[in-house]
Amino acid sequence: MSPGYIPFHPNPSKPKYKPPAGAVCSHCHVFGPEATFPFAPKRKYTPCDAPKEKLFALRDFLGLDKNVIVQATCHDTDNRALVDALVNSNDRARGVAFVDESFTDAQLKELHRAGVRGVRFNFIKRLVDSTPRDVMVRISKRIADLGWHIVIYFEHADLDEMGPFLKSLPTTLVFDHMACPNVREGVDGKSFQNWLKAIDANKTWINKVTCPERFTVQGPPYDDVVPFARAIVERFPDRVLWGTDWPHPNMPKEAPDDGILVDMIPKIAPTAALQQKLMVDNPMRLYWS
Ligand code: 0GY
Repeated sequence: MSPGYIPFHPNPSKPKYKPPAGAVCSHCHVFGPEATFPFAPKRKYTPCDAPKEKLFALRDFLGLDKNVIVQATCHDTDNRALVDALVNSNDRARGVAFVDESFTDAQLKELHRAGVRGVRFNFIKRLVDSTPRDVMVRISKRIADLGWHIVIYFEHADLDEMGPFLKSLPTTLVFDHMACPNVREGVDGKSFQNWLKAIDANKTWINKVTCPERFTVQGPPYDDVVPFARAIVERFPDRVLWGTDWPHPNMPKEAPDDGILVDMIPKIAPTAALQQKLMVDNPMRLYWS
């Protein structure tokens, strides 16, 4: 583990909120175990092991039914731990992979058979060295042919610079973590309002209303992040996903209690109809249809 790396919460609380039947955690990871699936040489951090068995046990404990497992930078383009989790999930997990141009069409098809339905482009500077955009464009055209989408991890503060590139991509785009709102600026702040306008203008953009623990100023139960997530859910109910982000890599102070994250769902999606879309209908349409 990297010095100071904080492992996931050892003993999360049982949520009071019961998610709808078939609920999906649409953003989580598997890490290792390192002895079987070593971390990538070019990684920027070394996490603790977070194997599939622990992920699936947490899914059941939290009252969730399925997972979308997203490849993290610590495994780079070595998707073996991800594929191992998918093929052992009993059809209860789908995946988002990292690929580069060395992947053949046959390898992409093999990932598809395992349950991969998207690729992730990461623009967070502390996590990755930048990939040339023309490489991303070429990859995006190839994966579009498989019916996959692209998951984008970026900060909407960079929207002016990134907007034309994002709009040029040929697939549905799914944005990690509401594209990182600045909670100090408030929901009415210019940057978040611009982000809402961009989602409104681009009808295939989907937001994950995830990671309140990364953006909160107040700390748990993260009520200061609720207005941001709720604004997105209420305005774009068919284009939102929810997830835990377990095992919560690179938390600066403490790992969140996953039970608290589940108990936020009725605060950000206040009606049963919104909860059904956020937790079941939207992820099922994107990953299981
Ligand atoms: C996340 C967030 C982080 C890490 C990664 O790919 C990754 O390594 O995604 C982070 O440190 O913000 O999505 O879990």
